[in-house]
Amino acid sequence: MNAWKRFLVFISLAGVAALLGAACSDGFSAGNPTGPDDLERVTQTLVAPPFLPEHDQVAVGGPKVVQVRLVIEEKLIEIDPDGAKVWALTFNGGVPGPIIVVHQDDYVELTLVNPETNTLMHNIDFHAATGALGGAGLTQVNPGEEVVLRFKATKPGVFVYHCAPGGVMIPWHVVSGMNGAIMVLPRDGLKDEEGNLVEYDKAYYIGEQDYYIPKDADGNYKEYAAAIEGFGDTLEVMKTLTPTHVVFNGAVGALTGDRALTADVGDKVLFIHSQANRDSRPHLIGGHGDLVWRGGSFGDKPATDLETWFVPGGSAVAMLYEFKQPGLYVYLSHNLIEAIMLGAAAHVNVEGDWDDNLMEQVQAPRAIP
Ligand SMILES: [Cu+2]
Repeated sequence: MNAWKRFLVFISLAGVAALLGAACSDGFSAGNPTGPDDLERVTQTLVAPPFLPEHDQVAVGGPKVVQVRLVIEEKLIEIDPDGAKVWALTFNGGVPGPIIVVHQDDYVELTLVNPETNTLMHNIDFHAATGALGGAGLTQVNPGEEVVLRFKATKPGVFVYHCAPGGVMIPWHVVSGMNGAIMVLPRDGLKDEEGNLVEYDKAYYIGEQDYYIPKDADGNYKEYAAAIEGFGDTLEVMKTLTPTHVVFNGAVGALTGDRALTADVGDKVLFIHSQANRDSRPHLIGGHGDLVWRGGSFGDKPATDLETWFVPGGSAVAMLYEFKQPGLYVYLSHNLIEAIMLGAAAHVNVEGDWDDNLMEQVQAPRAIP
């Protein structure tokens, strides 16, 4: 089956799913006492990664309807100091899109806006949602349209969301940056391996992105006047499965140098790491994954004391670490070629007092006696 036939089949399936989803949505008004209509409504103001929106770690009160807004923006961005550019397809103007934070059994009510200044149809598939292709079948919006989707966050964990407009448009939109994450916290907070409440002092969201930027005959990265102009060339690079860039938060160096993450000795820091398209293997040089929620599920006990952990493509994973020494840490993908040569690295600057008991340079380098 060629790509267009697959695209048409996908659209047909999406249409059926949309009908099923629309039919079922009337269930709330049929006297369902646990539906969202009677719940308190709150608006969550989303912020640009690596930061998280204001939230409670332990839920206050019962389930709520959490209203969020994502505005799609197609924009040309520079992703590498060497000048490589991509027509990024973005939620709220950045790669990745902002992280949403709710509690289990809350309802997420998303307004998805596709301004008429855009050129493409988009939608959103939430891996945290149930039915209708994760919502993709109910959220297709052309330029100049907006849609409202509500879903119940039934599963606790961290999950990817991404655009999925059908056929080869799906991977193209995703590798053009159109993905983000949602964290669904247990109502009574995160638990360690023994089931005790564990709270974080800071949390950061790292969205890993693989890009496939076409080059011209001279080996220079090509630049296009509009997103769709680079579509055919980009598909050819995508088919090699060999990204030209693998970066954290949209661009090489987005989380290093002046833009490094920060923490103090004694801080418990939650790192949420998503990869919507490829596998990754985060590692914190000089630290550990004290608690790692494998596969991103908060319904399972976290693994403890991991050196490197795994992010299966199409998922987000959470890791908590308490910093014990000051200094510069590198948080990277331990595919070191991708980290050092393609961009998949971040810095964490940690302040505090050095602990000689944990590490000491007993003898500085000197000539061999
Ligand atoms: Cu899209």
